[in-house]
Amino acid sequence: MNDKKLIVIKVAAVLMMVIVYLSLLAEEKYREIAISAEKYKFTPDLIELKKGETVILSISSEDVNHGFCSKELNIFLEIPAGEEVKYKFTPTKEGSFEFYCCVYCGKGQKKMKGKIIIK
Ligand SMILES: [Cu+2]
Repeated sequence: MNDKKLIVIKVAAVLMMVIVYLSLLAEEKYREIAISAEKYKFTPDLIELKKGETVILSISSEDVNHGFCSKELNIFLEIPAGEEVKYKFTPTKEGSFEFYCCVYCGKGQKKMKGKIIIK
């Protein structure tokens, strides 16, 4: 009985390690796109993506609270001051889509916008 329990525990431990390893691999396979937000611009402000390719949008605020939104792509994110927000995104349609800052960050907020081009 004891031997059986030990084997079960060992198998469970190995399975856990395999699962952790696979999940690490899975996270790494997405292309990450770093975008910084500051008064009053996004860098870069032109992002090219491929239809069907999942990417991680990694948006960071360099100063105050900002937003990262695209009505057309159904993306609505708040980017708190000094923080980084990761968003997994899979484009499903081709075209040129506007994104913009959707959290009030000052008088120049309306200038904060860019384009996502999906091919
Ligand atoms: Cu802003």
